[in-house]
Amino acid sequence: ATAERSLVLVKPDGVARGLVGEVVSRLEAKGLRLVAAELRTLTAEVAETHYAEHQGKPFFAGLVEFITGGPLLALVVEGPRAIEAFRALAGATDPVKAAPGTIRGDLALEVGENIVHGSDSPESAAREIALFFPNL
Ligand code: DAT
Ligand code: MG
Repeated sequence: ATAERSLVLVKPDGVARGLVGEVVSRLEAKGLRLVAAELRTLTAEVAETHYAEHQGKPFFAGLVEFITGGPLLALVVEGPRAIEAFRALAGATDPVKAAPGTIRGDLALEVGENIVHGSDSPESAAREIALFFPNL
């Protein structure tokens, strides 16, 4: 199958909890290939651009505060249907509803601290990869 790319973030809660290795291990075990990786702390401007679709929602300010609150690991992963494949590994947005066996289902309890981000469509993947890794 043709390779596809997705932006994956291990969010500040995941980095702070020492779950970088766990997340990378799971996506590598699945067969996704690492294309880029960088530990960085987001500015509010980058965070607001990344989460532009959620502007105006009641949780937006808290989301930006959380995602800029410490270093995160930004990754680009590649593989057949990488976008859908990583979303399946991540599990549902609400970790209580996320199935056991998924990253969120196994490792998180609160929607605001759900460890990972994964692009949700080819259009968002292209936009998010360009935002985080303009040289790719
Ligand atoms: P996902 O991260 O599964 O793509 P999303 O794009 O709907 O989910 O939302 C982005 C992030 O915003 C999500 O990972 C956690 C936060 N979030 C979403 N809905 C929320 C809510 N109702 N209350 C608090 N935070 C929320
Ligand atoms: Mg999303």
